[in-house]
Amino acid sequence: MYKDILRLIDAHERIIIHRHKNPDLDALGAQAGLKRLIEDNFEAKTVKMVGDENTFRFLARMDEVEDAFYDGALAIVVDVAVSRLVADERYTRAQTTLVIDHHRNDTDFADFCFSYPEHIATCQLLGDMAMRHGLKVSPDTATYLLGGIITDSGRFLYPAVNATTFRVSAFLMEQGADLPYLYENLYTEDLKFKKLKGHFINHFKTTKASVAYMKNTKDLKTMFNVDTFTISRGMVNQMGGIAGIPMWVNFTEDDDGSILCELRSKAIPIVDIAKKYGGGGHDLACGCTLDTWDDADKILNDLDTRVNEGGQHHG
Ligand SMILES: [Mn+2]
Repeated sequence: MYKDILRLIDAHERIIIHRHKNPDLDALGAQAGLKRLIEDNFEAKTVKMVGDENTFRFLARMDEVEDAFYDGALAIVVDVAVSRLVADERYTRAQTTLVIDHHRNDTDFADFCFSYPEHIATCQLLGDMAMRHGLKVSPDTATYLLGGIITDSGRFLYPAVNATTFRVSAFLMEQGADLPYLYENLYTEDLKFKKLKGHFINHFKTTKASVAYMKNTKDLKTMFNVDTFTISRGMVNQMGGIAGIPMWVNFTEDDDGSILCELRSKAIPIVDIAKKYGGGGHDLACGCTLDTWDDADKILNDLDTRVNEGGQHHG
């Protein structure tokens, strides 16, 4: 597995690293961490990274890449396996495409796909690879990778945290990861985000089966001067961690009128419901995109049914 990844890297001189759009710290950390890992451990490689940027740009900035750079190159796509979610579609120009991921999705484009859902973060997977293969890990690389582990694990909170999570994190600390730098950046936020959080806590609703939800129309974006993603993915967990609420969902209208749906559950798997509506993700944290608010109500019904079944679903 890791050997095959390293062999593919070894076989190419030019490498471009992609990841999903709207990158979180795992996507960015895996991207920047892998770039430095390759530069520090392989001879004569030119490595670039591409994609959109957001508030996490404090961790790493993207490169300018000419189209011609892709000729004969290896494109590595991290933290995502599905083509429509990949930032910068030019990975299709590369000679070889390789996916390194930890989601439970099949790839629809890559020549090679290594996806390990047992890892809580793509960064954990890469850290594990570096540790097992004795790769040189610079302090920067360690910071990149630890950033992804900290965030994708919910600060070591989610159920998929295990001994490997701490083993890899300890290894990265030994390599000089800058933990205060990560936390300084993660815990400082704009006033508008604080106010948006307050809006969620004060206004969410619940279904008969106590599923918490918010239906956000486009005007909320203007009201708080934030983008769709900040509301959709960024605010869903404001409804989590509340006694008596087993699941929580955030519906957010996008500019084109489609509705982004983020689903979360405390313990009962719900990813099959996201898949039923064309989405996917993890058992307890998943999402899909809907065409109408009617579909939003159908999802709430499905979740209520799931709560009432008491998690006895097998599928
Ligand atoms: Mn991830």
